[in-house]
Amino acid sequence: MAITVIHCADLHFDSPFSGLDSAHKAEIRREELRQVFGRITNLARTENADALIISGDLFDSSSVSSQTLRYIKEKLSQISDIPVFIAAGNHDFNAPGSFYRLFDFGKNVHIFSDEIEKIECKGFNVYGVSFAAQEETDSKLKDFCVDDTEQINIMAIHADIDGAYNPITKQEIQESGLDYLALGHIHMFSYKMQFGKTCAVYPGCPEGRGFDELGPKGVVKAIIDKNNVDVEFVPLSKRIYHEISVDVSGAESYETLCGRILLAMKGSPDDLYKIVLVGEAEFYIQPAVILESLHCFSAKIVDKTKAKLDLKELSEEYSLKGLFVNELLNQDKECENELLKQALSYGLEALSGEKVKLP
Ligand SMILES: [Mn+2]
Repeated sequence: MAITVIHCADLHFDSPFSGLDSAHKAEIRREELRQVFGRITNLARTENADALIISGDLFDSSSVSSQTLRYIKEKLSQISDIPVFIAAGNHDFNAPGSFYRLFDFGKNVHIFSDEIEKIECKGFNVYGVSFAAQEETDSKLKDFCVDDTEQINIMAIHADIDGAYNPITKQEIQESGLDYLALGHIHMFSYKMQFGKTCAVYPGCPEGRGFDELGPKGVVKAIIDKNNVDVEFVPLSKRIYHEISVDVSGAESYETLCGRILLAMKGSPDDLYKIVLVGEAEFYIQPAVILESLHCFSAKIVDKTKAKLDLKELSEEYSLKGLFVNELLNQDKECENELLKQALSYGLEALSGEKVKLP
């Protein structure tokens, strides 16, 4: 018999989204994060899941809005026939005063304590353990082994394999006797990781929250039986974060430049973009002018361009820069020597009072 599990982690509800350019967009994103949870419970319903597992960092911090709590409870009550298991992580550790102890999430929801517990379901066992503090420096999987190897055994845990937060080891996973280890903590989908007979997966976060969480985000649908685990990544995020690099060299107008950027922006205008401009700028580029013509939900320009230098004009300047350029051009009229080019570029940066960035 195979069971279907929807496995998610790291929602980080009520994140500040401070990287956005306005407070109202941050609030839009917090609402979208809530709605993504609705997509997850919907998926559990349509897939007829045997369990929904949330492997920690459901909340970003110990302060949670009542609006968010009510929303979660409403969504969980809509799948009241599906058991839900929560193992708290380092951001939402389960300690006295935590919302995990103060709020009633519903009859179908089990929140694990900081000692490994086993819950018996129809045809499978779910183990789990929560963080009790922000830091758990010892592995919570140490010396663990399932007690019934005939049964399908899964575990929900927030952990960092060979890392710092609940540092479980590959050896411990291999010796656990588990069929499926539902991990949380790493915000990127790990694909299926196999340690002996145990399949372990990080689903990543279901919604990106910044440019360190690029690309499609979602949850995992795992079909588990005693001999095999089928892992499918299900993208669910409302928006996607992209980082693109655009060479501005030779673009003599904003129109040309924006054309290049729009061509490089392959996602939807509802997405979020970090646009890194590189190359030699023909004119002084003002990000506000570009942003105005992109018409997307959010974009941020990082200008790494270098001003195109007119060496002849500079060499005629009556200034320290002029003398410097003249001195170097006397050594190589066409300035073709690579070392000379670098000396020129760094020297001019230094003379302009800029920080010189050596490669
Ligand atoms: Mn996290």
